Amino acid sequence: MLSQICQKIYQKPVKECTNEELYLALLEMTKKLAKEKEENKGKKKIYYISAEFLIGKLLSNNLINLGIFEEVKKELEENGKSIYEIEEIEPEPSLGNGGLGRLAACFLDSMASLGLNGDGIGLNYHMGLFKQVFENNCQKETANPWIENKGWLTKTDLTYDVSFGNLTVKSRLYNIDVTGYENRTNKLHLFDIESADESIIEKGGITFDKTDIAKNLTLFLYPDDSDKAGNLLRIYQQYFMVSSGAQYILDECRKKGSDLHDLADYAAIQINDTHPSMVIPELIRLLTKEGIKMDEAVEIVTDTCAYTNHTILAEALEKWPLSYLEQVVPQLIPIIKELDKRVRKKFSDKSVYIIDEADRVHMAHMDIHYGHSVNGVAYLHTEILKDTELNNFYKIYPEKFNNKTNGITFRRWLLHCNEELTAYIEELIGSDFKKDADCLEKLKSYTEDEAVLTKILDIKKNKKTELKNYLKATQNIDIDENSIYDIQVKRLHEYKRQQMNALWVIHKYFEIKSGKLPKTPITVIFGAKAAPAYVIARDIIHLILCLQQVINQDSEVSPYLKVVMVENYNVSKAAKIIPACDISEQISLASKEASGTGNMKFMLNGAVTLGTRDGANVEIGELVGEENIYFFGESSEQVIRHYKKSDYSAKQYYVDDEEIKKMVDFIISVPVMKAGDAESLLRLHAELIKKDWFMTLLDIKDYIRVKEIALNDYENRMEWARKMLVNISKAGFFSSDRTIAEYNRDIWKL
Ligand code: 26Q
Repeated sequence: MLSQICQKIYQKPVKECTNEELYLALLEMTKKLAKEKEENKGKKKIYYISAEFLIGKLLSNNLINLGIFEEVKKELEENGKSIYEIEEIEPEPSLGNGGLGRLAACFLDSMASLGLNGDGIGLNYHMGLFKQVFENNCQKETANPWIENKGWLTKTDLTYDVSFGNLTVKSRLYNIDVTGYENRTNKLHLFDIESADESIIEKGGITFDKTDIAKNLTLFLYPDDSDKAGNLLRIYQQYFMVSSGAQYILDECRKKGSDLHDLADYAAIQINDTHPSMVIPELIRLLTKEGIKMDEAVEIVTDTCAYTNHTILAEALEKWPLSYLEQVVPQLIPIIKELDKRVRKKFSDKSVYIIDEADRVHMAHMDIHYGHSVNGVAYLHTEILKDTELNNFYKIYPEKFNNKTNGITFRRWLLHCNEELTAYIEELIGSDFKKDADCLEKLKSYTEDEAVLTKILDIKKNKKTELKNYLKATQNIDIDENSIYDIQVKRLHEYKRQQMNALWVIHKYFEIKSGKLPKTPITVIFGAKAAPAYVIARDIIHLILCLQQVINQDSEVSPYLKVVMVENYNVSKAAKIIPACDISEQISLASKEASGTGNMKFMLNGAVTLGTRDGANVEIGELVGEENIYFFGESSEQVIRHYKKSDYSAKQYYVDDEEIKKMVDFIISVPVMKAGDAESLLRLHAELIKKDWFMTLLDIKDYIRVKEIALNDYENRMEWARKMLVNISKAGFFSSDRTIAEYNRDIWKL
């Protein structure tokens, strides 16, 4: 197949083509095959609106979903070419920050794979999330362009006008085909402005004139929101997305025969966190413009829209000053005020108002009152929303609240990233698990089979060697494939407590220095980007990089302990790192991680979780049983009580416990200060003692205790392999196919 295409475009055989040429040929071929696939159809469609779709590279996944990956790989091999080298050519679309954006991408895959009529709606950012480079042991950000002349985007003729207070822009629709696994295709609709101008970006960097909306609107994913101009730009982006999306949805429904009074029979709109929440007032505005009365418009929109909450961190809940909205979207103000008036008429509890006393608009409140469903993303998270964070809303609308535990697409996070494990599973239990993830349970019958356990260990070892080679080639770091790979990769945030893992590294360093050597060497691998304006997060990255230098250069310690900070952690790096993991670090402060989805990817690839009883870890624990997971730390109830009573004092732990003091003080010790920047290290040191808002020192001792148990257990390889196999066999629940089927059953009802 490929050879004909190469003949046609390049007039030469595959073996004479460069990898770049082959990539372009495969791109064209895949796009054509996707186009030829039937699109999902039906009266009703689900529109998943999200400011982020962290889709990652698409070539191999599309080949897998189209059922031709093996064939293409073989044809390339026969011509001396490698699909893996060709994959590297594709630029990575990093159109998301982390979990929420990656979830949206997994959901698109599952909707198409289940044959659901469902599209994504978002923005065509010209620059994805910044590219991270390390300089002087610090994070530096550079622009991350991904759009090329030839790529996955298809420009369409469809345009809309979107008006703001001070200007009107033309919005154009671009599409990316979303292939379903051996099924039909859907679309990701990305809107862009016609007048975007990349030349206003400072060369190489990520700074630009934040006020020049006509030029900058879609240039960057989540521009810096540390100042007013950045926040206004966020509102411009959000309204641009939902106004384009709402016009598109209404057009499509009208074409299918809707008279708009029956919109909810044609469209379900899922609002991915509050970033697209303005779709509610915007739809009401458009419907009333069509002559529908306010009361009815409110009802129609409520029946159509549903809201997903992804966080209980107060600072991440969007509240926009009314004055900002007045400036950017004056046409929505009368509608938002009317919606708030209706709430005030019905309820006396001020905490459920949309506009608060400080004239800030609470986007989530609008979603809850004027959507028909509110869901959390893991069992514990939903319970916390109901019992504490959104309790006042739960009392009013108990019927709206429901849980949808997150999931991941097994096509990317098993079939693609771990072909060897996939093939072996298939050898053992057949291929049903590829479409019905619950079939992985069949692996349970092999937990006493030593040959199987040995093979699982062999595969893990191969993945560890591959990662070792990759890190050598990309960062010139040497690690030992016979060491334990202990991995924490995720966005950097204090609540995720990478700083606690760093303190553990310090603890181990002291032990080794004092002659207490680990039985098996340990490699602690981190990967994380910090938001550019998040100072303490940058400081934590700095500390880890300094520890990497100090420890790896210490010949007494480095044979037993190594630290690696992977540069520019993103989706394709995740696909290389996760299959190689032994211990999956999921150590957030209990109650703070809504779900986590990395935890699921690691489990599926045979890592054992070391974590708190937080987010979806709780459900992992229930599935695999206490003997196949390592839990530590205080419970979410205890943590929530500490916050309520304000009784946690980091200082107390630091003063009272000699061991803790020694670990924390190492941050500002001579060797670390020599490797790094004093200001940053002193700031982090002070933060940990004086504030420590996410209670690192509360759990550090228990973390050390339980991690030691896990490391000891690793010494019994057969026992360890049994834990790995149980984890894999129970991972089926976390397929996003299951999650999406639940969304459809309970919320969308397609
Ligand atoms: C809000 C206001 C102003 C500026 C930025 C933001 C903002 C941006 C991104 C707020 C939140 C996000 C992203 C949140 C996120 O990724 N949440 C994660 O969602 C995952 C999928 O549900 C969960 O698994 C994670 O637990 C959750 O942290």
